[in-house]
Amino acid sequence: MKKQTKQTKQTKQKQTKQKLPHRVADISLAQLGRKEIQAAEKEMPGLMKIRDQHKKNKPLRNVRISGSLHMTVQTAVLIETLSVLGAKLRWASCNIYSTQDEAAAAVVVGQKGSSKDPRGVSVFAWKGETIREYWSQTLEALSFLDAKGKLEGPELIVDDGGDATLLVHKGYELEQGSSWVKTTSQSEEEKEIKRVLLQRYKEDKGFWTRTMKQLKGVSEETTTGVQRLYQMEKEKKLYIPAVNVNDSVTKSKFDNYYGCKESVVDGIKRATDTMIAGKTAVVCGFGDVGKGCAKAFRSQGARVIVSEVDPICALQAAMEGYSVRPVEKALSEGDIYVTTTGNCDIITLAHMKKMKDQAIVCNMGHFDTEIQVDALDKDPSVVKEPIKAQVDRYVFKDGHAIILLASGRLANLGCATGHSSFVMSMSFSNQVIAQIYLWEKQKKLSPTVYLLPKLLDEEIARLHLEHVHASLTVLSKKQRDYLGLKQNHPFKPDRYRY
Ligand code: NAD
Ligand code: RBV
Repeated sequence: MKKQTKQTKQTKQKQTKQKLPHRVADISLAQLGRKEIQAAEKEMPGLMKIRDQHKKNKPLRNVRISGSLHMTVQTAVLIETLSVLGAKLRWASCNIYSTQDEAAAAVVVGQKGSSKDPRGVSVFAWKGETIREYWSQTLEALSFLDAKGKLEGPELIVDDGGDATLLVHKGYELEQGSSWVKTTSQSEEEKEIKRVLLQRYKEDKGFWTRTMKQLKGVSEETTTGVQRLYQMEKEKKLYIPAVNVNDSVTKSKFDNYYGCKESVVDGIKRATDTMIAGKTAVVCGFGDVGKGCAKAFRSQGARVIVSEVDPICALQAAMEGYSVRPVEKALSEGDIYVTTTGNCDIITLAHMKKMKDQAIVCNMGHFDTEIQVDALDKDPSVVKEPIKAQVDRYVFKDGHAIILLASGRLANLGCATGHSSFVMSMSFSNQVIAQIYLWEKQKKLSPTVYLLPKLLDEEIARLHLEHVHASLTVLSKKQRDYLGLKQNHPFKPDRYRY
């Protein structure tokens, strides 16, 4: 990681003279990235059809959009779609390990540029950022320059997990007199957030207030980010309209479930090459992500134990035939542990001390709060032995060891390349439609969390049918009347759960 940081600094120095601001690990990876992007485009029919539909009318013409979302090959197709729709973009990743450096390079170079003359989009992301670098790049992604070189913020945000939204809100509150930046920090992250806020305050005392005035809204990708938004709304601390992309059916019931079902195994295999068949997997949480992970392990031939706090989800897991019990009662059996709760302290240091030798421990939830990695790192009786990037062995006093993936951060994105393109096409079609929705309806929206209308959700599903050789049955007029459905109305009421 240190080596990469040094290399990135050198790259940055070279780049100061270039027209297109960016900071990536290695711009010469652009050709490889472009080939991967071209392959992904073939698997992302929703995004490509939206591009076709809107490339002429450009509904996001000259709109400044900042993104904070994993800088992967799939995200590259999202960024370039927003660009075709007319947007001016700056992008950072939402995780220190999830960037695919070749994708970042290709987006910067763009389809008409070259490594020496990049003409794509400003990206500030590389795999293996430090926390300090991460927050600096998030700030970069939010910092446009106007024609006179004056700092200006975005008009729309694409967020994943809420870090960009948090920065804008905390910055605004600082300028309105909040003293939060002067309080004692509970974590390194908090310290870094305060550092970048103070840095910006020193440079420009009105930046966030101007930004807040111009900002038309945010579309949020993931469960944890959406939870943050609803909390802010409840506390009356949400100052912009927000679209909850996660709870579109075509997002969470596909990405969180089918996406994780494939990418959790990808992450574990690339990191450890372990055989899953015959092992016991412990899945903490049985929401959309947990359901996908449990299914993946079972289909590979593992026994699966699920832990849940919600009686409905626990009952669902039991009815699927999984053993359901608290993680404490699985420690003598588990070979692979995956957290999927979006909560904190799910696997504690005490749990890891009691696990079987060579147990693999990883997280699929958005933040690194689920496994007590800090406590593990700080325990003087535990020895850390790095195996390779994003894979570490921890040896305990009694001689047993565990293998921790991606330092407790998203294992599918840290140890592999996240979800496959097809499922991300559904998620990201929701993102593009949400951005157009926020822009076009700006005068009608208030600082509330919105869901996209169900008709649009159905439309996104429709855009993806042909690619999987699915053709719809068409309702007859008589059948439609029998069900009480009107033309141009969704097939299901809002209360339907799929
Ligand atoms: P969800 O709310 O559907 O599921 C979480 C489940 O965890 C709930 O059923 C909840 O009852 C349970 N839970 C909470 N505390 C628990 C505890 N102490 N022990 C056991 N279970 C507990 O959320 P989701 O959509 O499944 O998302 C889960 C997390 O994964 C979020 O952080 C989300 O942002 C993230 N996510 C990651 C990916 C990825 O690519 N890795 C994809 C989608 C979502
Ligand atoms: N996710 N993105 C990818 N390949 O770009 N894979 C997963 C990718 C998103 C997913 O939508 C989830 O909600 C979010 O990452 C969690 O941060």
